[in-house]
Amino acid sequence: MNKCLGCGSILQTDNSSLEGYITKEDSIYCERCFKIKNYGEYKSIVKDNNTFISILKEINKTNSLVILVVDIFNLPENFDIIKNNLSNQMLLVLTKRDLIPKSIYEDRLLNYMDNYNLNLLDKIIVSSNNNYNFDELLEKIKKYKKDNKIYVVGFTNAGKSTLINKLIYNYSNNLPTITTSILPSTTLNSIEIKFDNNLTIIDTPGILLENSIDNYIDIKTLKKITPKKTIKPITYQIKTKQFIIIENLLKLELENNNITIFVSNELKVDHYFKDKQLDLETKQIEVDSNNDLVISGLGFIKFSKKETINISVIKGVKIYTRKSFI
Ligand SMILES: Nc1nc2c(ncn2[C@@H]2O[C@H](COP(=O)(O)OP(=O)(O)O)[C@@H](O)[C@H]2O)c(=O)[nH]1
Ligand SMILES: [Mg+2]
Repeated sequence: MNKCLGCGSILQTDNSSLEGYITKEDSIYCERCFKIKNYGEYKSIVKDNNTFISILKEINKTNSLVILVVDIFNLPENFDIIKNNLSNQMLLVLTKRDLIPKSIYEDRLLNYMDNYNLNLLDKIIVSSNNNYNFDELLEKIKKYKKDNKIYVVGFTNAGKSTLINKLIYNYSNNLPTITTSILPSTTLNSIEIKFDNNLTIIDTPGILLENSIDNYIDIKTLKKITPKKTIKPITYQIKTKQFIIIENLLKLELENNNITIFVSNELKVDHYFKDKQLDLETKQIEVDSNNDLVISGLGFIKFSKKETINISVIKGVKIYTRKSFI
């Protein structure tokens, strides 16, 4: 059976609620990709990580170069799922550079990635939105590729499909065809795209970030929390007890700190001296100086002092601290 050019699903005419559904036998895009591309309509399909693990195991049998695409704004806590299933050497591509203020040193961002102890040949920062560093990226791909295939892996929404489309659009005679969207699990199966006679790029569905806020909010909110432009960090100097509230998604209660908030500019950030009840789950967490508090999928907050704070988020969303990234 043929695969959809947009998401890699096997095309079928039997069941409209399953992936790969087409009404006309000769369609090259499934109905879902057609709707995403033409009307911006979304239909989410949930895949579990078993699909992804079996793809990693297949890649592991090859000697091919793997490109690990990482969203600079949404670093995961760890890459264990990749490390445990894949031993190929990788080129790390930190993408969405456009979201992080220009003033931030790139060496620092790249060096930070060493904390993850990945099996890397090299690393590079790019932005698919403005083609930043794409010539250099192509050079590195040509330098490190081991045979005529490269596999692109990473978490869902990292920007894998967008990156491949850009590479094809910029440098190949072929056409970019893969469907991209703000929704997790847009790419449902591996998709092979011929770059030229010497190189085929293979896109893969992303690993799901199970505790990301993306899984707990509606599409309207998802659009709002997804940054489209360079993030304008918001800073507060806090000397008495205060409540920082980001829409109805997050509440912080703290007394003595300097904080910098990195979230989508479209989100309203407020501070109050009085508590406000929200339908969220509250936890206590100790932050340290030079720590980021990460709210998976939403963004992060940099702290400058040690303090035990109360944080309230949607139940199920993962929060954790890390050494500051910025
Ligand atoms: N700001 C910004 N957004 C990007 C960039 N690359 C991808 N995106 C967006 O990130 C979202 C996920 O992209 P997609 O390529 O579908 O991710 P995939 O799941 O890894 O294939 C989409 O909304 C893209 O428009 C980038 O360089 N900068
Ligand atoms: Mg994709």
